Formats: sequence, structure tokens, C-alpha cells
Amino acid sequence: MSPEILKAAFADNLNFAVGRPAEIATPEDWYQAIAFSVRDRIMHRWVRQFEKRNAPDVRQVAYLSAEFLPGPHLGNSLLNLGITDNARKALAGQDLDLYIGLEEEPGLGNGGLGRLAACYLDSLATLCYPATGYGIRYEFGIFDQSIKDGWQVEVTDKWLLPGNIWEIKRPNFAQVVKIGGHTETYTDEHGAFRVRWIPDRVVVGVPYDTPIVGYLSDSCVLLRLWSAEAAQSFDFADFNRGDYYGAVEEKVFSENISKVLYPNDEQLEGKRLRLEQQYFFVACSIKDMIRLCLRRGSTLERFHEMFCVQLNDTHPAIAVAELMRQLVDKYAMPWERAWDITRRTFSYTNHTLMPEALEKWPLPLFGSVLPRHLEIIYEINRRFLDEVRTRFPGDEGKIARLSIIDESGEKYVRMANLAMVGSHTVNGVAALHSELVKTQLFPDFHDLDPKRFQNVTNGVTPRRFLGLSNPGLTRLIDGRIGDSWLSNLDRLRELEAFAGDVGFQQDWMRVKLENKTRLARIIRDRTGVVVDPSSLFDIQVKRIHEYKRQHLNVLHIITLYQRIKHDPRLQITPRTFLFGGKAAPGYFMAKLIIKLINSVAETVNQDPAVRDLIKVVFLPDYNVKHAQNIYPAADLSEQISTAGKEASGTGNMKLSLNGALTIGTLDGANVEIREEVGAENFFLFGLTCEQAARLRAGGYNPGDYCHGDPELRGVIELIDSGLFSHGDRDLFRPITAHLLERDDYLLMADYRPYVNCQQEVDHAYRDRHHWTRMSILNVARMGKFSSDRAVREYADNIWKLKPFAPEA
Ligand code: TH1
Repeated sequence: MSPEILKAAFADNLNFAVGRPAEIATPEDWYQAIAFSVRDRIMHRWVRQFEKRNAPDVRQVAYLSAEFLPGPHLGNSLLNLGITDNARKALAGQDLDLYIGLEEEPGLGNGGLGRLAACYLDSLATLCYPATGYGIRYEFGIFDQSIKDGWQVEVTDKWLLPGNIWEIKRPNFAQVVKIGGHTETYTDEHGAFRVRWIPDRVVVGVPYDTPIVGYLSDSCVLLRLWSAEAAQSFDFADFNRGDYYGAVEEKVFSENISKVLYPNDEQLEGKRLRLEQQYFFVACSIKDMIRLCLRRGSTLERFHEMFCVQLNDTHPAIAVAELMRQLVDKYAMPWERAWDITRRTFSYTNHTLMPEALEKWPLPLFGSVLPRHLEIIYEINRRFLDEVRTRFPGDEGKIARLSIIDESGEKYVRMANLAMVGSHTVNGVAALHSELVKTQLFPDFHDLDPKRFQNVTNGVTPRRFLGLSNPGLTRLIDGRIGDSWLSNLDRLRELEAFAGDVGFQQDWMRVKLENKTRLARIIRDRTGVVVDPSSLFDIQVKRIHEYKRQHLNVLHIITLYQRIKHDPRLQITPRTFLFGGKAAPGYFMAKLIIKLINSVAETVNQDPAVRDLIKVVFLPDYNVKHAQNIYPAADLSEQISTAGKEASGTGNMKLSLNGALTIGTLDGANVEIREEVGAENFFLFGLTCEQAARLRAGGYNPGDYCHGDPELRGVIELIDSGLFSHGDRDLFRPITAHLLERDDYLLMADYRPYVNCQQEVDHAYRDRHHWTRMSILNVARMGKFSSDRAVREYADNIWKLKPFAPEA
């Protein structure tokens, strides 16, 4: 696509789609004109692919996810289409990056889980797999975070306000969804016993499609997000009686369903609306697949051959019961046949072992929203448990643990058990996690059928997280090994040959310094804090959660602070500690940890005794856009969760891919990152997950660690002294008291190994050549963590999916 053609396209779209002559066009207008031009080119691919996709023998994957976190589209689409340079030329002197930066991102996810779904769409498109991502078009995505007086303040995210160029509304594919009510039995015209569901509400799901273009691949996948609308948006009967508000009430009620994303990461909120959201998008998606299956001339007997459906955690697990309901109730299929199809259709990814994240719904609530599904689940469960009984006669404990219904106290529907029973494969998201899924989470299911358990270690897309966000490093790599590594990340290995090359090392350091200088400017503009780009950038960006242990990082900062105060001549490597991440609005401890970080920052940054040796920054509103500026500037990546708690992590991969070295525990994908980059290029500390389990079993007493370590005691006392809280000695007591009394996440036990390991980091950074060598080797050995590898594993081992044949 030549610059001239693009230039003409921009001008046309500015005129005809945006309706603003160039003389008065604002940067927002230009953004829109460019975005429309890019969308046209994506659409062209989409349309060309249409026939291939709908050929009768094409099998496709439906990726069902309550969250997608794609990030801004424009920059990435330009990159994937291979037209960034020509777009720049076409704009002759105008600032493309300025326009790209104006885009609001669709924050339709909380963190890693939603971002993973977006990386997988990028890889599915790049590798030409036929795929659709199904989810919810939340009107309000994850809140915007601002910081007031050190506390998190949530601001509603109005991502749709400026309009969304990337989506196309498809009212002709709308679906009707029932909610609530009761069921009835009846006898059909063949004398067969049937059930029907009489709902007390219906809502309409309208799909909005966003085509996602692959990297230089000629292929697209669809992101189809459902928006809830009222079945009849205005009740004229009420209106004519003069009840205007009554007439609109139904509309407001229905539209509530897709109104807002629940902002809890790995913490359940057992709300009716959340269950309705889950069912809403699942029902729309299943019906959409049935429609497509029938339109392509297939019978539903072959549903599982046309579609494989991946459940992204248990949020869409109700799909198991919904497909059964459709096949049995609507299409009158015998139960056994329907069950066989259902089980061949679904596979399930588990993303967490955290007990508070495991979804379960109180039976009465579940029954009142989905009365027919509850009956179906009972029947699935009855048949399943009968089978279990014949294999393990008399083992009632096992039966109780395997049952989809938890009857140990108040009764619940366990969504993980439903997903397990209704699918052919379950996978964890990193090697360690997948082992724990077998041994800790589902040992009874594992006894029953070990072959169903798989691992697919997460991956991230190198396009957005290196090609797009780190152009300096991308150019440097291109210059040595060519540019094909962006679609074949294993080729980064060829960089190993240059790891010791002093010239290359200097270029590498120069790029890192440029990236840090850019981030330093952003930090100054957004927080007012001035940081030194030549200091070690020590970065922890992720959701705020106690198990991720941002407060362990803070304990280290206070340790350094204390040392500097005690010894005014102390020499340490100057460091900038950067934090970013949102806390669930109802998660008190997480919000208090944010306040602690900001309070320590205030004290440390202002204390002249610190001599600018350490700076602490909390960068507000961590999201995909900001992440893209942060990863390229990191020297050190903090991956310090309590072993056994972080299923995988994906920020760990993105940071290492950008040349950061990791300080981390043997948790999640850290284990595999360390295996790949080599133990000598990774700062390991802390308890293993077996050691953690043993410690807990033996009666863990966190106070002992504190009393036995004067430096640690000093740190805790300093917090309790009110030094960081304007004399308020109680403000952070919930944190320190928890650490001393319970310490569920073993910070006290890991403190000393962590602080010592940080000292090794400090020393290592002084030898810049050696550090740079390690940094190069980290990047060179990250090939495994491409989402292309992960998606191929899903396709080969779970979905049995083949890519489209390449264009002739
Ligand atoms: C995250 C995991 O915490 C993280 O370790 C993993 O890398 C990521 O998923 C992708 O696999 C999870 N996010 C959520 C969000 C919700 C519920 C469970 C999880 S697990 C809402």
C-alpha cells in the first residue's frame, strides 16, 4: 500500500466519513480519518476470507471469554498490515504517534485473563486459524484509576463516548435471551415428554463485530461482543396510560446486563447481575454458532465438528448446560446424543487456584435466574455420579467432592465441576500450575480420567509488546537478524551470538536509556516526580493483590531507606521503584497497599538524606496503553508472588521480552522463564511451593521471623511509628498486624531471602556489560513465550484445528 494511496484514503475518509475539511480538522478528526482508512483495509481482508470461512468442511474455534483487553487498535493494526511507515509518509510531517495516542482503549477486562484472550486473537489471526472471540460489549469497562491523597479513586470508563470506529453493529444477527421464570412439562405431537421454559423476562443481544487482523497474514478473526437491548424498547401500553417512566423501565432494566464489567480480579462477587451477564453472552454465542452451523447446511449432529469451544475460565461454563438445553429442548435430540456432542465441543482453561476466585452460585439464586438449566445440571450430575459410584462404590466423600452441587452446607452450583464434567479437556496455564490443577484442585477428577489434563503455558504477542511498543529495540534486532522474528519468535535465539559483542551491547544500552528517558518524561508529566533515567528501573506492574505481594517490595524499599538513614555515606545503586495497578474497589487491603506505596513515596522522595538514591513512583491508571510505555523501560521485573499462587503471569513474559531481568519466586511461568533464560540470568529467591506448604502445615508463626531479624523488625516498627502517615500510627496497622499475626502469603518468611537477592541485583547492575549481556540473553531466549506457540498447542492438542491454506 503506497504512501500515495494511503494519502488519498485519509483525505477521502476525512471528507466523507468524518465530514471535516482538512483546513479545520482537529487531531481527533485525523485520528478518525486514519482509523477509517485502516478499517477499510481490514474489512477488505475480512470479506475476501468470507467464503473460505464458510466452506462446509471448515472447523472453527469459538473462544468464549467474559473479558477481552485488546488495547488501542490503530497502532497495532497499522503494524499488522505492514503499513506504518507508509502511513507516516502519507501524513508528510504530521505526527502519526500523536493520533495513535488519542485512541481510548476498550478496557473490557481486569488484567491477565482478558489480555491473554486478546493475545490469542492476535495469534489466531496471524496463524490463519478460523476463529471467533465471543464476549460482552460492556458499556463501561474497567474503571479509570486516579490517585487522590495517595488513595485510589475510581472513575467510570467512558470508552464509547468518542464513538468506536472499529466495531460494526449487526442487528440482523441479534438473539433473544430468556431470564428467570419457571419450567413446564408437556407432551409434543409425537407423544414425547418435553420441557419448556417460561421466562419472566427476555432481553435482546445485539452483536458488535470487530475484525482483528493478523500480522502480515492476509487473515482476520472476529471479535463478536454482545450488547443487551430491551426486547421492545418502549412499552406503548404503559405510555398510553400516561406511565412514561414505567414504559422506559423495562428498557433500562434490560440494558443493565451489559452495562458494566465487574472490576474484581480473582475475587468472586456472587451477584445476580453477574450470573445474568454470563448467561446472556453465552446464550447469544451458542445460538449464533447453531445459526451458523445450520446455515452452512450441516445438521446439529455435527455441531462438534464445526465448532470447538474454549471456556476461558469458568465464567462461560454455563455454556455446557445451554448447549444441552438447545439440543434437547429445542431440537428434540435424545439426551445421550446431545451429551456426547456437548462433551466433544467444550474444553476448559483453569486460570487460578485461589479459593476466593472459584465460582459457585447459591442454588436458590441460580434456580431463580436459570430454572431450566438447574434441572439440566441436576440430570447431568445424576448421570455423572451414577458412573462414579460404579467405579468407586461406597466412596461417598469422593462423590461429594466430584458433585456439581456442593451440599456441604448452604447449597451451591460449582461452575468448575460443571466445566470439568461437560468438557473433553482441561488445561492449566503454566507447567507448575497445571500440576497443581491435578494434585490440589481436581485430584478426584484426575483419578477418574488423567488423560483429560493438559498444560498450555501462556504466551504473549510479540507484535504489540515488542514490535509496536519498543520500536528502538525492534530496529536494533532487525539490524542484526532480519525482521522475520516477529512471526517466528524462536529466531530471537540468533541474538545469542551478539550477547558478548561490545558494540551491540552499547546499542542495547542506548535503546534502553532512550526508553527510560521517555518513561521518565511520562512519569514527570503524570505525577510530578522527577526520576533519573540512569537509575535502575525496578518495576512491578499488575493488579494489586496480597498474593502478588506488592507490599513485600515496599518492605524492601523501607529497608533501603532505613539503611541510608543509618549510614549517610552508604553507596547503593540508584533505583527508581515503579508501581502500577488497580485494586478491586471493594478490596480493602489492596487499596491500603496503594496508599502505603504512595505514602512511602512521599516520605522517601522528599527526604534530602536519601540523596536521590531511591525514588518511588506509583503511576496511576495502569492499562494496556500505559503498559506499552512501561515494559520497554524496565531493567528489573518484579515477579514475587507467593509460590503456588500465581497461575502463570504474563507481565513476567512481556518485561523479559523487553530486556528486563526478573527477580522472582518459583511460581507460575517464572519457573519456565528461568529454565529458558538460564538460572544465571534470573534472580531467584524464596520458598518453593512445597516448602510453603510444609511451612504452613508445621504451624507457621510469622512473628518469629520478625523478632529474629532486627532489620525486618525495624521496618515494621517504622511503618507503625506513623512516619509514613503524618503521625497516624493506626493507618497501616491492618497491614502490619496481618503480617505479624497471620501472614497468609508468607512475606515474613520470604523477606530476608528477598532483600538479600535484591542486594545481588544491586551488585550485578554495577557491571553494565555483564548486565547487558544477561539482558540480551533474556530476550534471545523468550521465543517459547510467544502466543503463537501457545495457540498452536491449543490448535494441535485440544482443538484439532487446521489453519486456512495460505493464499495462492
Ligand atoms: C489470571 C491469573 O491470575 C494469572 O496468573 C494468569 O496469567 C492470567 O489469568 C492468564 O492466564 C486470572 N485472572 C482472573 C480474573 C478473574 C477470575 C480468575 C482469574 S485468574 C475475574
